[in-house]
Amino acid sequence: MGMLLSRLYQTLMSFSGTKARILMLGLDAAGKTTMLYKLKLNETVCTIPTIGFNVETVEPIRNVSFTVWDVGGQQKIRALWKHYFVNTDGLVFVVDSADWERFQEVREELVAILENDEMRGVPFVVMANKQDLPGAKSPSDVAEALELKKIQGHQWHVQGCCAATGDGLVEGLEGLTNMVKQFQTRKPY
Ligand SMILES: Nc1nc2c(ncn2[C@@H]2O[C@H](COP(=O)(O)OP(=O)(O)OP(=O)(O)O)[C@@H](O)[C@H]2O)c(=O)[nH]1
Ligand SMILES: [Mg+2]
Repeated sequence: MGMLLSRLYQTLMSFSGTKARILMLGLDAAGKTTMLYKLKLNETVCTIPTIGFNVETVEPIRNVSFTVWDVGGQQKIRALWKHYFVNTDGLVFVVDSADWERFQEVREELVAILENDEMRGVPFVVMANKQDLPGAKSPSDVAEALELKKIQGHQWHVQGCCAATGDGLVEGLEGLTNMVKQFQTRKPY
C-alpha cells in the first residue's frame, strides 16, 4: 500500500513538473555566468567577474523550471557562498577543465560546500567546462582529480561541456534533474 501511494505521488509530481532552486558555484572564471546566460538567452554574453550574484529562471527541459543562483567565485568573496545554501535542491559546480593547476583548490572548495549542514544530501553535477580549449582535461580526469568517488552522502554526475557553445549543458542539467527529483521526494517537510 505504501509503495502504491509513493508511486501515485511520483506520477502526480511528474505531471505538475519540477521546480527547483539550483545553486551554481565554482572558482572565479570557471564559466558560471557564461553558462547561465547561454541557458537563459541562448547567447554567448561577454561577462565580467561577478561580485554579487545573478539569478535567473531557466527551463532547460520541458516541465522543468530551475531558479539558478550564480554566485561570484573570486577567492575573497567565496565566504559569501554559505549565505545561499539554504533550501538548495541541486548544485551545479562549474570547473575550468583546462585550469588543472587549481584542481586541488577546486576539490577543497567543493568538499567545504558539501560538508555544510544546509547542503546535506544535495545532489550535484560537476560541469567539466571549457572542453573546447586545448589541454582541457576530460570529464573522467576531472572526476578523478576531484576524487568524486570518495564523496559520500550525495548523488553526483560529471558532464563535459562548453558554456561558450552550449554543448553539454542540457545533458548536464538532465542528469541533475533526475537526481533533484529523487532528492525532493525524500526530503522531509
Ligand atoms: N574557451 C572557453 N571560454 C569560456 C567558456 N566558458 C566561459 N569561458 C570564458 O571564461 C571567462 C570567465 O567566464 P565567466 O562566465 O565570467 O566565469 P564565472 O565563473 O562567472 O567567474 P566569476 O563571476 O568571477 O566567478 C570568460 O572570458 C568566458 O568567455 C568555454 O566553454 N570555453
Ligand atoms: Mg560570474
